[in-house]
Amino acid sequence: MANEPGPMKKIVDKVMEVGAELTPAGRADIPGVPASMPPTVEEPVEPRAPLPAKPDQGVPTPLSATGRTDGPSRTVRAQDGAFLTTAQGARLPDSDHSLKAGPRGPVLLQDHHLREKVMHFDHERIPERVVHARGAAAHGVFRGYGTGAGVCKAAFLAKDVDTPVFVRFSTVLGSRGSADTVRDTRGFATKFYTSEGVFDLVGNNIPVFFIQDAIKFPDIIHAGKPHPDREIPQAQSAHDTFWDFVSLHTEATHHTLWNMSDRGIPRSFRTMEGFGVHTFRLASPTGATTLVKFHWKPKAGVHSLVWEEAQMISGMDPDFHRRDLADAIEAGAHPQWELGIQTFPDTPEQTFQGIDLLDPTKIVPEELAPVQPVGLLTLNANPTNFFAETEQVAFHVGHLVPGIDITDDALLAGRLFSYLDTQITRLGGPNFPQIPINRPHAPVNDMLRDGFHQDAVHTGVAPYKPNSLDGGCPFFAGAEDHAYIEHPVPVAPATKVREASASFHDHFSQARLFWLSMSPAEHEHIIAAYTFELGKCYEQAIKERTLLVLANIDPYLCTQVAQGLGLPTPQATEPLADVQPSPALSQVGRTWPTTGRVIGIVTDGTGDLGALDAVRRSVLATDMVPLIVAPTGGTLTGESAGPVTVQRSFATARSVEFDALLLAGVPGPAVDAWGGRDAKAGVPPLAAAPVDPRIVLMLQEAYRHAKPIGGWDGAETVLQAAGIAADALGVVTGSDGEAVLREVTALLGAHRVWDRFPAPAENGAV
Ligand code: HDE
Repeated sequence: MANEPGPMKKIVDKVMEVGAELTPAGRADIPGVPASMPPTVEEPVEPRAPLPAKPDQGVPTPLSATGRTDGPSRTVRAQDGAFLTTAQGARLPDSDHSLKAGPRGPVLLQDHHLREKVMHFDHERIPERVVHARGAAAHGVFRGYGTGAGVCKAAFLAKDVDTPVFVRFSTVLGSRGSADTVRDTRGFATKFYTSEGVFDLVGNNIPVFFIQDAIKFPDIIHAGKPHPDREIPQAQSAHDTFWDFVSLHTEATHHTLWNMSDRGIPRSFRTMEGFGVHTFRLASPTGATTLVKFHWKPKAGVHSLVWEEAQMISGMDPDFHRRDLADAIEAGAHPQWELGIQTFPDTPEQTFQGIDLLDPTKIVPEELAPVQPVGLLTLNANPTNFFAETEQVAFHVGHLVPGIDITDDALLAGRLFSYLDTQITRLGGPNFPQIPINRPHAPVNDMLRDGFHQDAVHTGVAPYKPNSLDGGCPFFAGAEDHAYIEHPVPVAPATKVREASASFHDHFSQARLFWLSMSPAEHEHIIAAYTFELGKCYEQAIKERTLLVLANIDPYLCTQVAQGLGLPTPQATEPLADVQPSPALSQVGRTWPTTGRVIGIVTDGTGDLGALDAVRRSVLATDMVPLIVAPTGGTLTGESAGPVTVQRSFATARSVEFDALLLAGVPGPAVDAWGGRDAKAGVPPLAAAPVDPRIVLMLQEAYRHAKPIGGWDGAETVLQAAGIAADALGVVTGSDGEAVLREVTALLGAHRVWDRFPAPAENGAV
């Protein structure tokens, strides 16, 4: 009978009975809360209005499809009313049973609710992006410093102008459900909703690209995507087709080297630089033009994972970057980047100190042209709905505003076609600018009409120009009305050819520049990355061919990779370029804020809980995230403090989640510390072991990943069990937890204990 309690209700009642007093405390201060109100154990049945969004969530500004803010309310939040309805608003009494001829009878064709519900479900998916399918996004604000206003008349760069933005970060190769921490380039696409229309800066975290001409884009992407026969490997470049292509197509060498460096495995979206890659042309209020390259500089510094960490995270938490971004925003540690420009005189040659500004495989070292900050980006709200916002946002390099113009970069030219084109397939028609997340925050009067998913109800009868029937509306704007006017650049007389300019044939000098700019630790990571990736290739010829490419970058790099592959070292085919290193390219050697970093605090729950809680609060007070790791889940209570919520048990925690580890006492083996229950606990006998083997493993991993480690209340015993000397580099012990935390935080400012990676003596080439 419908009203009799089912088995689930009985289970719920039992849980309520035994667990009522166990509602966890401390829920609010650790990010990741799924909804705006804590759930009850029992299913709520009293009709009520939809829950509000969580405080960290933002939505697209409620504007009409043509950018109007007046008129009827245009809320973009979808649900309304307390009752479940059909898509047409008819209230429903039941959505769990199809309409049937009796409880055991056939389902009736007349069930229009069943038909509507399943029809909609059948069409929930849209094509994923052909590249950059995997991504995460956030809302924010950009504030102009006014420092760019002299070279660019764009309104959003003026002093103290606040412009809403939506930023999407992505990997390139993987499909929508792939892991975040794979080795790949990352997308960094920003939509500025300016008062003069939308400006999209669709950049990457690497300042150069694999190709110099858009016509090669399908080639590099086909080579990087999984093999077309078996569709493996997913989201990786460690396979034959990728290396086959980049070893034959040597203009990819510079970008590939960046990918093999630590830049290919960022610690977080928050710790990535962003680059516009192409050279753009800016126009000042007086019409003077300047060539520029755009840079995003993260306030948190540029930090990466180490490869073993990245691989472990791909399994442990494939959503690592997505979660990190959302958690940081929810916790109030709002990520920030400065937008900067490198400026170059707009000469007919379009070169700067011999560097071809139209060649997207080249950088201009910051030492030659400093990055000048022009504004600050702050990401302050998470999307409310992933599909509506992150999936449906449509970037386009042709979304430009007055003052920002393109150059003759052949890669950029192809992108100007591609980004509009792809939305037709992906978002189902030409009206994608009307999807709430894509709507401009400027009045739209475009004379574009009809088409699939037309959301605007256009008035008038004359969507053409010239007209008199609509009173001549709309009218052309002049420069004084902020019209977008292309700069009248002279075009030199030329012959139609399928060729690149001779300056594009230098494929190795800047790869060498990048290599020479890295620290010894970064060199080792690059060598390991090439060795790993080529080691995954099947064909010897491809490995040998890639070694020939590496010989033209640096002999040490080439020899070391050749050794790892068990192959002879070839000779360079070109003289090594004589280039100056650019220290700005290295990630090592500076200190940064630790905002949003995750500190694991390991306890067995029996020590001084008051001291533990004080450390936990200090971590929170410095805008970091403390995760308590204890033998089991639940809460810790003691005489001096409590309850303290446990976020991870010894079974669920793994070192890779934490930027630093703190040991509060000696965690002896927990009840589940045996390999049959948790393989990482290893093989018995454990009886005599002073420390839970999962914590030993966690310490060893954290140590070899060069993470700061601290401890008190007997932490030396734990370190000893893990084979780590209490006075080892980056290890802090003491009796006062808060003092230990301060030292660990200072170490974290350098991101890693870099000196823990021994510099190889034979690294003579460096
Ligand atoms: Fe893209 N790229 N791209 N790209 N790209 C796309 O557009 C394309 C290139 C970049 O978060 C697609 O909406 C061509 C360089 C980012 O939604 C597509 C060429 C740079 C994103 C496309 C390039 C980028 C994309 C796929 C060679 C760095 C994700 C879905 C000329 C400056 C944007 C879409 C987001 C996405 C084409 C090269 C960055 C197919 C033809 C260089 C960050 O239009």
